[in-house]
Formats: sequence, C-alpha cells, structure tokens
Amino acid sequence: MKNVLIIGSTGQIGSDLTMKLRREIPEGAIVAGYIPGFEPKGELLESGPAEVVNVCDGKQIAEAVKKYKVDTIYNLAALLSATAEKFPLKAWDIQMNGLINILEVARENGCAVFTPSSIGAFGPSTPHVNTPQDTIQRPKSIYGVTKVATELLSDYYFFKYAVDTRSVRFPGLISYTTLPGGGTTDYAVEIYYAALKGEEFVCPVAAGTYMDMMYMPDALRAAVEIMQADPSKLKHRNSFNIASMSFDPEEIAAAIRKYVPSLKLRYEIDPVRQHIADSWPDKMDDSCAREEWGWAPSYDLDSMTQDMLRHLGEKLGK
Ligand code: AKB
Repeated sequence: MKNVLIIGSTGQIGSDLTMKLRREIPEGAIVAGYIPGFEPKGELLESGPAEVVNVCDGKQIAEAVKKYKVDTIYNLAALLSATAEKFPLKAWDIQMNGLINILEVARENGCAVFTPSSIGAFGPSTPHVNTPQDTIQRPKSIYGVTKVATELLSDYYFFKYAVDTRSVRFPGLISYTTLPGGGTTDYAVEIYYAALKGEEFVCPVAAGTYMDMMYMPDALRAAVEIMQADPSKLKHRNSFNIASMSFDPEEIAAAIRKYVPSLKLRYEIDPVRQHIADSWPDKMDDSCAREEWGWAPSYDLDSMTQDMLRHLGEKLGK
C-alpha cells in the first residue's frame, strides 16, 4: 500500500484515515477524494492531494487512479442506516452502483479495495449474542441489504477476477474529530458532546439496547491492518467481525459520569433507530479476525471515555 485513494475522505472515518495514512506512508500519495459540498479543509486539505471523486462516476474514479498510480482504494462513501431508510434509492445508488464502479476500476488497474461492512449486515434472525463470523444475514434495513450485497459482490470480484478485496464489519464508531451523521449508533458520540457542554442528553434508543461500539483509533488500525495482512492466512475476506466493547445507553452514561458527574440523560425514542438497533447484534464474536490476521482492540469503554473527554474537551475549549 503506497498510493491510496480515499473516497469519502471528509466523512467520519475518511477524515481520520486520510491523516493516519499520510503520517504512516509519507513516501506515498494519499489522495483525499471528495464531492462538491464536502470539500476538505485545514490540515486535511493542506497535507496532501485532493480530487473530486464521486463514487457514482466511474470515469472520475479511473482518472484519479491513473493520475496518482493508485494501488489501494478505501471506499468510504455511504449513507448511514437511519438516513438510508429515508432515501433508500439514493443509498442503493451510492452503496451498490458506487461499489461496482470502484470494483471495475480496481479490476482494470490492479487496485486492492477496502469497503467497510457493518453490524448492520445482520438482522433480527441473526444470533444476537456472540454473533458468529458466518451466520444468518437477513437484515431488514436498506443499509443492511446494501452491506450484505457489498460483502457478496466484493467476494465475487475476488474469486472471479482476483481483485484483492478485504473488509471488516465495523461496530458503531466513536471519534472526536468528525461527527457521524444519520447512523443508529451516533448517540454514542453525541452523548460526549452533551456531557462536555453541560446539556441534557436526549437519547434516541432505549435503555437496555446493546450494540457493538469501537473507538476510532482501533477502527482505523483495523482498516489498515486488514489491508496489510498476509493473504495466505485469510480464510475470509468480505467481511470480518471486529469487536472491542458493547454497551447500552445507561452504561456509557455511567462511564462518562465517572468524569463528568453532572451528565443528565433522558429518553425520546426514535422508532426508526430503535427498530434498527433491536435487529443488530448485542455483541459480535471476532475470533476469526483475531486468528486470521491478529486483530486485537486497544480501547475499552473506560479508556475510550477518558481519551474522548480529553480530546473533545480541548476541541470544545472545556
Ligand atoms: C450506523 O449506525 O448506521 C453505522 C453503522 C453501525 O454501520 N454507524
């Protein structure tokens, strides 16, 4: 991995991943792909090349790949689960037609491709506790449908065309740099902002709703390590369960109150998010990722909370 195109570089994962790769691969070109309206700013803009690359425009993807001799594409363009329910056709267009565009460019230009899957690739009939790597995947959300199809299509391009596709199923991701938007797990980021701003947090999912979550530094490491893994050791490709922590709103609130005792929590359930959350795993089994490429998380709820509050506090001037 040397010259990398990050599609969706100004989003929650893309903004952090672009900076991480620029730090770790200074000799390479780490190209921040973005769409008009979501331009890179500040350090992201100044620290490396940026190109308009709309996932729905195969020609733009091919031009950027050729211009920078790209060997690896991170495909991070997506509508998250709750937004996708509002705009299912748009979600399909970005997630599926966009993916085909990328896979075709990758096939023609010999690129490796990372397209994240998610806990959203599971559904109500999946075992919810210690969700196995290989199990029932019958999601009911359009987001989940596109994630399952992404996994299958990515494997198809590997088996049929030897395109080096690899992926992980991300839990809800928590970070202090860029906010997520339109996800079911977003509450676990927003609660830190409310705590530091001294605002009451209005939680859209009910107490007792457990979901896998992960701190961004672990998620980024997973996204890089899977692409660097020895291919001869991979029995799976698209996509690996990865896990680090699972909690419900009461547990994350209690973890934050250890450091910000004044945090107040009230529930106003969003039926769309609750329905989706209820269909997702409580906790995934990530033993295949651990065995096949040495995955291991570094953060638990307490260490993440301390780090989040410190960095977010600096950012918010608190
Ligand atoms: C969402 O909530 O939609 C995402 C996800 C878990 O894939 N954060």
